[in-house]
Amino acid sequence: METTFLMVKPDGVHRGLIGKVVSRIEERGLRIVAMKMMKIDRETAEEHYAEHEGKDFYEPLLEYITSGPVVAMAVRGNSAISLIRDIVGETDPQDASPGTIRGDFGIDIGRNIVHAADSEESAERELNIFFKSQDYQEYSRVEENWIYE
Ligand code: IDP
Ligand code: MG
Repeated sequence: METTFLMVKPDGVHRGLIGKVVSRIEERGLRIVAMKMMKIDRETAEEHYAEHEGKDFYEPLLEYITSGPVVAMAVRGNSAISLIRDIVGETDPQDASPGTIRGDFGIDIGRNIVHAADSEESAERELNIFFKSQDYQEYSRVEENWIYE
């Protein structure tokens, strides 16, 4: 099983979309193994978005992500990293398919509701920024025997 990092961004929290995001993860059969509501400080935001430093959207992105509370999650399941990226949709909500979170709830690229790790390396790196080992819960969902063959 893979574990990936997913976060409801401040616009998602302010718009009351935490529950919808969580429902989509749960209904797909993925398991939330850590979850935390927090306000990201500037230093953490810089670390999280280090790959985008120097880009024209970098400063607005840091302002956006530090502007209010976020809900950070660790999500586990078979192929969790790519499945969560699919559930989230394309970066620009205008390119995101209906049925995805961004395609159903977003319009502007700078207000795209959720963040999701894009690879095994990013998932590990980002999970380590937001969670310590004691933040994870070890359990399995009762229906996993029916979700996995
Ligand atoms: P991702 O969130 O789909 O992985 P990235 O390319 O990693 O997309 O960009 C990180 C975040 O930066 C995006 O989710 C979005 O909030 C913001 N962003 C990316 N490109 C632009 C842009 O061209 N204008 C404004 N914001 C952008
Ligand atoms: Mg990214």
